[in-house]
Amino acid sequence: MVGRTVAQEVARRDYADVGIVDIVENLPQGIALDINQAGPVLGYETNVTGSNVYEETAGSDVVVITAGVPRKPGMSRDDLVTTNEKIVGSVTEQAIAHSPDSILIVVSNPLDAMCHVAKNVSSFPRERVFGQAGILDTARFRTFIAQETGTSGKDVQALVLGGHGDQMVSIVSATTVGGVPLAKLVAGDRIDELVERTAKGGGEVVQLLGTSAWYAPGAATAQMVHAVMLDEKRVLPCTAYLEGEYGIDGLYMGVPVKLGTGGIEGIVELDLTKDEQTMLQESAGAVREVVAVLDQSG
Ligand code: LAC
Repeated sequence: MVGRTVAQEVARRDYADVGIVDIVENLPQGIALDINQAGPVLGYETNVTGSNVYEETAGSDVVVITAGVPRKPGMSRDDLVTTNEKIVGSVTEQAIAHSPDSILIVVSNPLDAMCHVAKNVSSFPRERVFGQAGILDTARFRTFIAQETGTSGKDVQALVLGGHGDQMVSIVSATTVGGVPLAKLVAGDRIDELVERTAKGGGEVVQLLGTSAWYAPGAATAQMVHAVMLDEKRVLPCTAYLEGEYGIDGLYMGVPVKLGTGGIEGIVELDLTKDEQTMLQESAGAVREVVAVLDQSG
């Protein structure tokens, strides 16, 4: 469901061909036809194709990997690691065989570990393999803050970093509403509740739907595709391979990055509070535990 949502969001922007691949017969073809038929109404002329093989995606600039099984109620993202390692590994291999110069954006869970799989299988440089999590997690935090303060979510600036799991880190020191620090607007214990709800935000949707979310994850991923395709140089939280930044080495984690045609064109290092630094290290520890379960944890 995330894949088709990204496809639709990108199609609406009207500047790129979109290819949807799925192993289920007729499914990607049907989704592509449906998205194409929305074009005359919504005003785009994007050519969307659906296929069960990768040939049609040859020469893609960006490959978004959403394949894998989603969570069911009661499951953590980490419960998916062994099944999705095989799926993401195979998808990466087939996708890059036809698009060797592409940028890979990973969305499959457990996200941080699946980024390791895509990087190991592709051997692409870190600039061209990264994951979507931070824009989604930040969007959840922004939504809750907007509801709490009765302001537009568009004017809530926030940042959620770290692993895409229960130990993600909301950077309250960098969170403002229209430039006013959140701590001036909302009481500390209430902020803690919003932070907690954000960390469990994906699970809250899974409980309601019986499967994981797709509208917000799809929109977040499309924003990353957009930043790359239009060379926007956006500074957005993405899951990047760290090589010493934030004191973390050899691990995928959510940090602010600059996104453009080259993929990750820079990693932005913020001054975090002592508490935030500690929480980020703890989040890294949790990610390392999942990565250690991978066959090829390299
Ligand atoms: C979520 C899933 C997509 O957070 O990880 O909703």
